Amino acid sequence: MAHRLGGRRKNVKKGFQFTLMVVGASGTGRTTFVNTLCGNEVLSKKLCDNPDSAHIEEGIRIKPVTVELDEDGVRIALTIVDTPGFGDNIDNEFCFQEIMGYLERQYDDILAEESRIKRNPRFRDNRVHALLYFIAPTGHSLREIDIELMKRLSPRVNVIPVIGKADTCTPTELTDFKRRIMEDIDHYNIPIYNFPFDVEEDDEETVEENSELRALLPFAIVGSEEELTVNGRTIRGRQYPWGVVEVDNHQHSDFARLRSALLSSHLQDLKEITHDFLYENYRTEKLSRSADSPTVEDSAILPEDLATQSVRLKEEQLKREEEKLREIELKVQREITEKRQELLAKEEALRNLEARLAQAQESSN
Ligand SMILES: Nc1nc2c(ncn2[C@@H]2O[C@H](COP(=O)(O)OP(=O)(O)O)[C@@H](O)[C@H]2O)c(=O)[nH]1
Ligand SMILES: [Mg+2]
Repeated sequence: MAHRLGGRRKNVKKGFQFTLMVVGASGTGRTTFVNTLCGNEVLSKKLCDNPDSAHIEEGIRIKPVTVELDEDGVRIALTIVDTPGFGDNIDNEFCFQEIMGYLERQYDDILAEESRIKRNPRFRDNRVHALLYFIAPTGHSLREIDIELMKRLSPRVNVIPVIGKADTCTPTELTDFKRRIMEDIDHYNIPIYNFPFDVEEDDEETVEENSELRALLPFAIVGSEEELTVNGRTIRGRQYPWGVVEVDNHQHSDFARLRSALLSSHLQDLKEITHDFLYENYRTEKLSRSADSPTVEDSAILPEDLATQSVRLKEEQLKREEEKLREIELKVQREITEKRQELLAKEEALRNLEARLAQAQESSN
């Protein structure tokens, strides 16, 4: 972890690039979170009065947007990748594939770039460094779809689970909900990003910081695009008849701690894990897959070509077999003719012998 700080200092002037993906069911507060994180309306909220179509998202295609942020004097080019929220079961498989396809395409681009002889100077690394998975604030436990999605995506990206719209739960409900979620994640062996640390290797500060963040998982998120004035201070929050929920107040939500982990303390770690571990695993899998079937992947023969080729080979083989059969047939026929002639000759000889015998008998009489 020491080199994390070193790398940070070196890059302070130039700034950092970071890519964050947000995934979750429709209405869990993804868009609001992104706009809260960036401090302005990066993603437009759709206005929809019709409950029948409220869950349908316009842009099914994933479109990343990049914003420039200033994080305590450090420039950060933050790319946000919003994904279509899923609603009913029919949409789900399509969403999974859309998200997975996007993640893997970014790895494929790097793989292709790495194998080029001449590097493209304008090449952009669009790999996703962290994925926030928004869990709906049901207060129960994880749904099957949450488990499946996190399980499928975790091998490809740093998944960080969060509870959206956490202000809809009471503090006690939230504590229980968090506990049950982590029990499920444990039980189903979902390899989420859990702020890894090594008590032996890392310094005390890192160990403490990471175990604190780990204990907060899944982060309870409150988002708001509204600015309110509370006791003369301007804050972002949500106004309720009984009071104000402050987005950046640690007592009200984990938003501020998640924000600083993503954009400051753990930015470098998330990027390193993406490159050294997740991308590396993908690369190995992909290369060993193509080594298993070299003819198809390496020489780029189209399936049509392969089919025609195999038909031609079979035809040639059949023809050769036919020729061999005809040869055998001719040989057998020749042998039969020879045998028949032999037989005829023997019959003739026999007939001659009989005639001679008959003659001899007649003359002796
Ligand atoms: N109570 C509460 N409501 C929220 C929060 N974030 C968003 N919302 C509301 O939930 C609805 C859906 O939010 P949106 O960000 O569009 O969700 P998305 O479909 O996941 O992008 C909107 O009416 C938001 O105003 C939150 O933190 N708390
Ligand atoms: Mg949205």
